Order: sequence, then C-alpha cells, then structure tokens
Amino acid sequence: MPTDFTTKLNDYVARVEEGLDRYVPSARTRPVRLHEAMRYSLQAGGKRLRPVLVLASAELWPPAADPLPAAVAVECLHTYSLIHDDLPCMDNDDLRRGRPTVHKAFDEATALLAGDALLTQAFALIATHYAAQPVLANALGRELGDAAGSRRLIGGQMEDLLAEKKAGATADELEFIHLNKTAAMIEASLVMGGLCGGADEASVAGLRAVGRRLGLAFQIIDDILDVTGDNATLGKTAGKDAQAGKTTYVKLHGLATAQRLAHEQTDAAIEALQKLPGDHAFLAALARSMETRIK
Ligand code: GRG
Repeated sequence: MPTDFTTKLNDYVARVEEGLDRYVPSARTRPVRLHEAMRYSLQAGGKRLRPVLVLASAELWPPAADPLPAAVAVECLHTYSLIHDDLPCMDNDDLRRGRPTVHKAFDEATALLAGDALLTQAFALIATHYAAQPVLANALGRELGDAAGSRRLIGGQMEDLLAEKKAGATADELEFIHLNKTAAMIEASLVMGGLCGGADEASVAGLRAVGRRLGLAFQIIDDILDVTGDNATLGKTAGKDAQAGKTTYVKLHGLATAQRLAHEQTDAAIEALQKLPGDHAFLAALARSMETRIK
C-alpha cells in the first residue's frame, strides 16, 4: 500500500481512538464494572473501518460539521452488535478482537448491559454533539436508527439465526442477511459522513450505492478469511462458519467464485465512488486494501 494511504489511515484511526476515549465515559465512572466492560471491548483494537469511513466520507466536502462524534457513535453501535453477537444465545464465541469475548472476561449479564449501554450511548452522542444543528442531528439519528434497526442490522441477525436453525440459507436469504447484517452499517457510515459534510440528496444516494457494494465485498472477504485465515491474524475464531454449518459465499459458490465476486463488488464500489464530488483517492485505496487481505 502507498505510504500516503497508510499515513492517512493511521491518522484517521488515531482520531477515532482519541474520540472514543473522549466521548465514552471513563472506566472509573460508576458503575465501574459496566464502564470497564464497555471500554474493554471498545479498546480491544478493532480495525475501525466504519468510523474511518465516516471521517473520510465527510472530507469529500469542505469542512461543515465535525464528523468525529458521529464516527464514535458508529463504532459504539458496531461494538455493541459484536458483544451481543458473541453471547452464548447467539454465536457463542470465546474470542473477539484478539481477546476473550466480554461475557468470558466479565459475565453474560455484564456483556448484555455493556452492549445495551454502547447502543444507547451512540444516540446520546448524536443528540448531544449536534444539538446546535438540529436538522443534521435528526438526519444522523435517523440514518443510524434505520441501519441498526429491525429491518436492517437486527433483521439481518434474525434471519442469520433462523437460517442456521434450518441448517442453510438460499442465495436470496444470504443476500438479505449480508446486505443488512453487514452492509447496512457500512452504508450508514458513509452516509453519516456525507451528512456531516453537507452532501445533497444525489450524493447521499451515491454514498449508499458505494456502501452497498463495499459492504458486500467486505462480507465476501470475511467469508473467505473464515476459511483461509487463522485465529491469530483474524483476532476471532477461524473456521467458525463451517463448524456452525453456516451458508456463506464460499459454501454457496466455492472459494474461487467468492474471490471473483469480492473483486467485482470492490470494482463496482470504486466505480460508484467516481460519481461523487471531492478527492476519492483515500476511499478507493481503502476499498483495495480490504481486498488485499484475501490475496
Ligand atoms: C447482535 C444485533 C446484533 C447484530 C450482530 C455484527 C454482527 C451482527 C455479527 C458479527 C458477525 C459477523 C460476521 C458480522 C458481519 C459483519 C462483520 C464482519 C463484523 C465484524 O466487523 P470487523 O471485521 O470487526 O470490522 P472489527 O473488530 O475490526 O471492528
């Protein structure tokens, strides 16, 4: 990867880390155990893809509103979904972000509450930090609420659990699951960045198109890595999908076709980016960098 891409990515990630530290209650806040659990998971070193997308998308436009609180809100919401996904009643996983999952390091009730608190914190952050721009606050809250709600993130998770129970999903069900469980938050990240930048309706639609493609590419790559990666590099349990008998792009189409589909979706995302204003070089390089993880 070119060094200016890496420098910029590190810069964005550093801003996100600083924002998480600033906007999430400290681990000394009462009840200490709850805030420790929230921070344990948040600070376990995720890739920060979604908040970086918020920051980079906002910068397609001249500075308008500070996108950092929105970026932190997105990472809080994403982290809640991971904590709850790992619970014994869902995916029952022991390892996440290279560490024992929250219910293993603390206990199930604390993990449930830490997830609830991060979800709530996301909306409180938006209402608080964009209070002086109520139209923007409303648009950001609506975007995040829609993406994380029963038709999208939670709906995708529900269909995923149902598909697992009946031991398999059709291609149509797989697309629904991935468009909602994975792509919805990636799409919302780009759109929320655009809203902070003052994007008009046509650009918001353009950002959605990029997010849909990027989200699908991300999920296909995740499915491939589940087969080809290991616990140490993934920071989570490799081979979990096959073990659980899950339908994935690899199971449905085979490894080679899944690799081709990941390339096609990445190309389509980069093509859709070209229709947006501003300098897309960083976002295009980010899309390519995701793809190189499977090379
Ligand atoms: C519990 C409502 C609810 C939803 C759970 C996030 C999720 C939905 C499930 C996790 C399992 C999974 C494979 C989700 C697809 C999206 C995905 C690959 C999430 C992991 O995102 P990364 O790789 O994680 O960006 P980091 O840790 O880097 O942030």
